[in-house]
Amino acid sequence: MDIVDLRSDTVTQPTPAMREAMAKAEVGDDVFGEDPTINRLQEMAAERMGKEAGLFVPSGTMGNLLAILTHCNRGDEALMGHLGHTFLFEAGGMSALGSVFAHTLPNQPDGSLKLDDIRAGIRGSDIHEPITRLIILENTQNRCGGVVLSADYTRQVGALAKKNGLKLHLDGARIFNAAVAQGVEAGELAAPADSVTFCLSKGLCAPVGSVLCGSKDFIDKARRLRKQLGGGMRQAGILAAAGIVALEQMIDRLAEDHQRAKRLAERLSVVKGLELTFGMPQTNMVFVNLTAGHPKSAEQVEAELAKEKVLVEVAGPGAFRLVTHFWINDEDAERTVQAFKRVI
Ligand code: TLP
Repeated sequence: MDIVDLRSDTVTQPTPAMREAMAKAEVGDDVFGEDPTINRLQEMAAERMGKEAGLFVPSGTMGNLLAILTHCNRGDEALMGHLGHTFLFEAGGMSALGSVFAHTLPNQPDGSLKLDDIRAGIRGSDIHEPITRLIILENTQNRCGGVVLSADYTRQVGALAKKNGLKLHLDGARIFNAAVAQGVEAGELAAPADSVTFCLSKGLCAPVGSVLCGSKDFIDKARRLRKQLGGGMRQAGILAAAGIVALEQMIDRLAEDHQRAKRLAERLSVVKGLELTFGMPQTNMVFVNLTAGHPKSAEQVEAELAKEKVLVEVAGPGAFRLVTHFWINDEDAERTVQAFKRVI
């Protein structure tokens, strides 16, 4: 019996079409700007995001870090959600490598930051205070349940940033999930942002890579910083080839993952001892938790599910995250429900 791996959409394997494209990819030295496949991917990415230029990077973490380092100077401050990936899960890179100060604002249940909180968070010109330089939003917002931010909300934050001379970076690791769920183009969600990163290696199934997009000038600076961080790759067109297939073939089908997540959530919500943490999923993430007073810990449940070949992520005390993706079908979802029933 195969393993049902719902820990993340980062576990996705490349599709057969990707493996074929990778084998045939034309490559060159990308540090010289001579890899035609990377150049094509970057152009496609920039076009989709509505930006002038793109930069292929090894991970979403590096994309976000480069954006912060490019926008900010040492000692500057970036406003971001307290549940943002950049704050929680990027190993403090912005501080360790850029001396950038993280000023967190409460993420609302819908994933947004309140405009009033942002306004109140922007510092004045008092020399005691750090300089506020950047706002970071995340779409979809992972730890709020994979919820989507609308284009209208993002425009409001963009306008606020502009009015106050700040930059807006969008961590769009799953921006295509957000776009498909709302029936809009990803470029519309990214338009108000000065920079955006999106991941090829999550629901889109490419083995490696993200693309950072922004103005030409911004990307020129980010390219130098990528080199400084040791992220200048050589014949990485072999990886970019999978990214091109991801953009061409894997976006529209994300709707299927979202439907499967909804069905899985419905079925899990009626399992005795479980409840949905954030209500019905909007995209491909299902968050469930054990009901109060349940005798087992999340780690115990996780281990027992693993024995049944169902892998889930522990997302806090008594809480789990299950992420649907290309390699999860209806039968896998049903096996997951049955395994939960047996274990709890
Ligand atoms: N998220 C991973 C883990 O790191 C938690 C996951 O399983 O969800 N932004 C967002 C919103 C992300 O969810 C992630 C990865 C990243 C950035 C970082 O991407 P990578 O893993 O490519 O560095």
